[in-house]
Amino acid sequence: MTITLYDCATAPSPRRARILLAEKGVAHATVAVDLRSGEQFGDAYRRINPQCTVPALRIDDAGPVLADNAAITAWLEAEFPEPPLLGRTPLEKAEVASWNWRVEFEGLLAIAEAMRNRAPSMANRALPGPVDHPQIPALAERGVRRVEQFFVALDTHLAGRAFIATDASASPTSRRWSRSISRGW
Ligand SMILES: N[C@@H](CCC(=O)N[C@@H](CS)C(=O)NCC(=O)O)C(=O)O
Repeated sequence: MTITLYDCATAPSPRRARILLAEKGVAHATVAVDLRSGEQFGDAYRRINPQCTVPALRIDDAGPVLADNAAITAWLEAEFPEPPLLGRTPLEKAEVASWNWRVEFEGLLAIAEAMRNRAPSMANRALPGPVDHPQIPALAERGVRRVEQFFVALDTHLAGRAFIATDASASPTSRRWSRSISRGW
């Protein structure tokens, strides 16, 4: 099985897939997609991922392409269960799913709202994907307020604990997570 990650080293979303692949020790090839020059909109990449976003993961030479982090995460966890990264017990899995949702909805979307509706380099690119959307300055302001609110909630939750979800501090997995974060994967 030849796994290929379509990646962009400067973008946050493919970094999530990179971390998962590294933590699970999955050998793979990497193809860099240059988002700055708009390579994601070219015919070649559109054929790979019609959503025109990274990450995407091809799971074999002529195999299917997983076109977002949700699919990539689900597939990697099922195909390479060790080490488990989405919780071990049913309750841990629920806890990880809940925090993943909160981090995406309250954190990632708020930051995207703030950044994509303000950065001059993202004019008309307020949302990722094949369709252009104009920036709405009021959304940038709301995004900043949302992310500030989220950071307060996150700091409160993290007070006295090392991990956002599950008490993973004793497990080898968590040590690998700490390493991967400090190494900048
Ligand atoms: N649902 C996707 C979203 C990925 C996404 O938004 N990726 C950004 C990079 S961080 C992208 O490809 N942007 C291309 C663009 O803005 O045109 C996922 O999480 O996998």
